[in-house]
Amino acid sequence: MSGFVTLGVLFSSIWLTSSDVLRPRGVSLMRASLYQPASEFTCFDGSLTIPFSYVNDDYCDCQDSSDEPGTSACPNGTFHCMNIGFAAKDIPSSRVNDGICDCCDGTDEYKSKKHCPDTCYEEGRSAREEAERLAEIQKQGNTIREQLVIKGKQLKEEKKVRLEQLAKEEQEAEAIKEEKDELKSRIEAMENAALKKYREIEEKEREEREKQEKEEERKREWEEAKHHFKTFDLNKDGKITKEELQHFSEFDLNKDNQVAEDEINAYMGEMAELNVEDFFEKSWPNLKPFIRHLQKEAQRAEEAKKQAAQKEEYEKQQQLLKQQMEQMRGEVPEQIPEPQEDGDHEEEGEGDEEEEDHHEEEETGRGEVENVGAATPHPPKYDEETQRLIDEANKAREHFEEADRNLRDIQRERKQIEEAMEKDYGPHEEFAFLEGECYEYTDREYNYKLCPFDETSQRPKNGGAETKLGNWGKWLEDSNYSVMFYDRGHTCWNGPQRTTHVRIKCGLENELISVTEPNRCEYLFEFLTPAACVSHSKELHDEL
Ligand code: MAN
Repeated sequence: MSGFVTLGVLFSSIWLTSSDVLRPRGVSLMRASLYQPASEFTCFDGSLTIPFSYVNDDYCDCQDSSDEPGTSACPNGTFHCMNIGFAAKDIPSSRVNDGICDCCDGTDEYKSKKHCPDTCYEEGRSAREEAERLAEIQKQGNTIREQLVIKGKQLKEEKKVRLEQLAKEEQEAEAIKEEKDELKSRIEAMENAALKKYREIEEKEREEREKQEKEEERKREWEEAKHHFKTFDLNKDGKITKEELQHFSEFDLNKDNQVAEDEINAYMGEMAELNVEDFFEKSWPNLKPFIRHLQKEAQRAEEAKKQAAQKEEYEKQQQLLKQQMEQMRGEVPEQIPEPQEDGDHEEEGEGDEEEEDHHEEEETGRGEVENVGAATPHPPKYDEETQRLIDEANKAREHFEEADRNLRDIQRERKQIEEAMEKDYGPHEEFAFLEGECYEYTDREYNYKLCPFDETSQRPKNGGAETKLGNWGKWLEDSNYSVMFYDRGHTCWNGPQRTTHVRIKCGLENELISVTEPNRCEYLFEFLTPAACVSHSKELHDEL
């Protein structure tokens, strides 16, 4: 509970007048009306009503600190400094009269020994200068913006006009394409008729070629079969019998050291003996795969033999070396390592390479011969009339392709313009000129790119692929055309697709001035443009 104070003390120590508003010390102009000296004072939280003289009596009555705005009596109160000439400020009331100047106007130290001169004007100067600079930019930028609005509207108009033009061009291009298609079909029908006899000839030639190839293959097979027949015909009577085949241990499939009848039945069938023709027709088709298999096995065995011989030779060499070393040192030698498997492989590998090289040479050689052949002039393939029809059909095809391409180009342009017309280039089309432009910013690691209304991207400075950080999405709701949002960028590793917010601010140049990544794969660009230089009063005027 507070004691009584005289009115004189009250006015000199707790009341301040500023801007003709009488209010207790530490209270802002906005809250002045909440303190009425003619009535009692009720704490803001409604918890207590006290005589008005208790306000700022350096005793905390209200739990919400509202009765002591100008003293440090309440623990959670705030003290308001007007700081005329700079910026008003609220400080915790514990700092009132604590011997430290917190307010630039010095009002927080009204009872302490500390002298706090009013420095607000000085401190406010640089802030004012900055504000003036910004206001100047705002003003100049606004003039540029007015031009951009005009340009944006022009662009929109041009797009409309172009769309109308394209609609006409598209109709014409469709008609031309249809006409070229008809022409092409007509000439192609004639071309096909003329080519029919050549196609038939070609077909016959192909069949003939295939027939010949088959015959040659059969001849080769016949020769090979004959060669084997001679081997099996042990008594050289021009016939093979089961008994003769039974002499060949290769047929001993179950390895019981005898060739049983059923082991050769597959090759003799029901026949008791075979002459060379029967052998070729009946036996050879079954025998051939078996012989191929045997040949491969023989090859493998040969290979293994060669390797074993090499290994033996190697070991011999090692033994020799060991003996020599023993003699030289006159003591027991260290163990000499076994030949390494890898070494063998390496040797094999080298051999293979050589073989490959050899093949390549062979192939190149063949290629050259073929090229020489290709350079030899051929006699004309078609008669004059057919050739004329082919040439005309080729031309008709080309013309049709051209008409089709032309139509597609028109349709593409129309689609692009229609898409652009759907984009929101600002309330007065002032951002429209940015379409088709790109702006860059480089930091320590990346070059960043902003192509407004299209996409944002990032590329490592020391090379590497471009990463898309977002595709044009929309203006952020409630941002009043000050934040663009780009989404559906490249997927973040183990995370979502990348997104970009582009904060747009007023500037005399179009400039990307900073890029940060506040959260992983979420980017924040800052972009300056005169299109954003709009004063609110001006905007209101425009709206009206
Ligand atoms: C790349 C860049 C970075 C991003 C990481 C996420 O290095 O796109 O900006 O943070 O990928 O893995």
